[in-house]
Amino acid sequence: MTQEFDPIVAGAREAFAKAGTPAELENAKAQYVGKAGRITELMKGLAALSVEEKKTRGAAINQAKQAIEAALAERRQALADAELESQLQAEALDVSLPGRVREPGGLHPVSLTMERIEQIFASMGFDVADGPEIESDWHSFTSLNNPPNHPARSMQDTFYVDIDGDDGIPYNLRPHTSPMQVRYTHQHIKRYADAVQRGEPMPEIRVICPGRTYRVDSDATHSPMFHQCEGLWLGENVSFKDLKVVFTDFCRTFFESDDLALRFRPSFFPFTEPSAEIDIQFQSGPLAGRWLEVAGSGQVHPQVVRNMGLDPEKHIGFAFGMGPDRLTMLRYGVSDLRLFFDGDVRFLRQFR
Ligand code: 2NL
Repeated sequence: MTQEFDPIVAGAREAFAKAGTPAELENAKAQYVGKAGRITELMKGLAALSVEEKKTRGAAINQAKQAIEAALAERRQALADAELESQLQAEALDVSLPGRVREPGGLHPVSLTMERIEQIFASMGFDVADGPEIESDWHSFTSLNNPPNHPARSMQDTFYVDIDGDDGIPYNLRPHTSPMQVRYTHQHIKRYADAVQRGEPMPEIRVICPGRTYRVDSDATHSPMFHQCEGLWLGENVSFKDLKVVFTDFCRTFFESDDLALRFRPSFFPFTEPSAEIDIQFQSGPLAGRWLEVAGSGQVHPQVVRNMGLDPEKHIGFAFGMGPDRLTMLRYGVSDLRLFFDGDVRFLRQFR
């Protein structure tokens, strides 16, 4: 058998090997076994030959053609295999990776404390009231025995809004929630006006006012926006003893500990007289032994009772103010107040 066509077969093999894509391979194929390909040309050349020559040369050309077609099929398969392999690589899934789940949310730790405070005081018969954060000067200061230019105002240096109230003094961002207690008392008096007209006694005022408050202050233990919860109990005969009972009960329930000492330390607030800071001391646990200030309190000043629209001879009682942010820090052992307001989920998800 002649070796004449071996170089053509070798050339075809080389061209097929060089083809990197199916399209390139089809182009290479056309040069050999296509309509104008090398083999096809050789076949056409047979026509002029004798019968004997046709037989031998034709057989040799056929053999070459079969070899080329075998090489072509082999290369097609190789390219298809490579294509499949790279597709599998690209679409590979690591089924051992953890899934991306949508985690359930939860309440902010300070909100948890607020709800806890509300629930405890509600169980002692207190209403829960909230209201405006932008307040008039009268509600934030004057009604609370804190007239303009009084030096005590510097104790609650707050933010002011660029809008004047009816009194010509700018509205402020409330530095405490006491204004809401003044508002609540006015509403309460209106609500029971008819009953009082008929000579019936007006129900006692027992309310807490939780909410956002503002002061010009910013460090690890002070934030310009913080939370406060004030309480007010006014009645015919509500005494400092009642304050002690209510607040002691609250602290023991809030911190889930009967092993808790309270201390009422004499102090000053313009809206109460006498006034006391309330300190607590854990008898066990990580905070044991230290006195921790948790609230301010006192018997409501007669002038403040009058400003709320009541007769201080008939309505007497106490008020207190505490910081839910600080209570949250104590309850969960958080050392930096700013963590509450950064919004970092790594911190927040721990309270879920
Ligand atoms: C503090 C001090 C206090 C009050 C708040 C109050 C409210 C009315 C009348 C009288 Cl409407 N008093 N609130 C009284 C004493 C202290 O808070 O340092 N809080 C964190």
